[in-house]
Amino acid sequence: MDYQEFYEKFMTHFEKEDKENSVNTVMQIVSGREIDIIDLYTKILTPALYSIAGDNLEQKITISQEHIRTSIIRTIIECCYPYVVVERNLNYTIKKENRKKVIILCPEDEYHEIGPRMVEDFFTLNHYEPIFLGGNTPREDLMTLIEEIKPEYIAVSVANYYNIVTAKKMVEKMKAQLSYTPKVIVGGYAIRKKKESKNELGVDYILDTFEDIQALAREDYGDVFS
Ligand code: B12
Repeated sequence: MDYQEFYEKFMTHFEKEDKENSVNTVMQIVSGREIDIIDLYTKILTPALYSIAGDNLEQKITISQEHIRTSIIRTIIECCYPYVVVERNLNYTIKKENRKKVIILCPEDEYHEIGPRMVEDFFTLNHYEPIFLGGNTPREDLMTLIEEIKPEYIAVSVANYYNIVTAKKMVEKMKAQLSYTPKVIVGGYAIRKKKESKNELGVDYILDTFEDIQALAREDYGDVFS
């Protein structure tokens, strides 16, 4: 499959905010196994979102249009979930009760939730048991949930630089108040751009890509499924 050609075809529908054709065009090639989930997310959907406003790229569409386009991508990602599970099970699978749990969330005031939603599927593909909380997670509520689920990892996504401080405060609070010490991972656009260290951020891991998560899975599970 020529991804560049497919990307251009997809963009003709996406830029018209034509939900039906955008979703159908993608789901046809996903169901025909002409593209895998990682390539779809990283080579088609992420560039489509970055085309809205990226580094040194002036935003040419309105905020409402940005919401419509994000919602189209969100629909595609949710339609892909059954394929994510099938892909995970293709070579090897770890029993549900043996999978490590990871809560994925955005700090308060962080509404960019598509990146972490993709990351949820990256964790699933790497045999984790992700629990996705989405954008703008209230701090108080979070502590109760973590105590109930007791995940091995908390993965925090930050897209807007201004939310790095909020994320740091949330991590400090977790480390101070929880009855155990889950490992904290951070990632996202702001983390990649600002390049603060793990120590400065007060976290255990800074990860970004599917390959980073795969490397973590190798540490956790060994080489069993590759
Ligand atoms: C879509 C979008 C929105 C949508 C979000 C809708 C939604 N439901 O998610 C809406 C319209 C709501 C929005 C609002 C705003 N946005 Co906006 N938005 C974007 C845009 C165009 C795309 C974001 C996106 O979905 N990217 C695609 C995903 C897949 O990429 P990603 O987030 O980088 O995630 C990948 C990796 O980083 C990684 N990853 C992500 N999180 C994590 C976490 C972990 C643990 C790991 C391992 C990996 C990982 O995995 C993903 C897949 O590879 C970006 C442009 C950009 N270049 O990012 C601006 C951008 C992020 N927005 C920006 C801004 C400024 C805003 C607003 C403040 C605008 C305003 N004035 O109102 C508000 C703030 C809202 C808020 N309080 O959070 C700026 C942020 C700059 C900054 N200051 O830091 C950007 C960079 C645009 C720009 N160039 O100026 N936005």
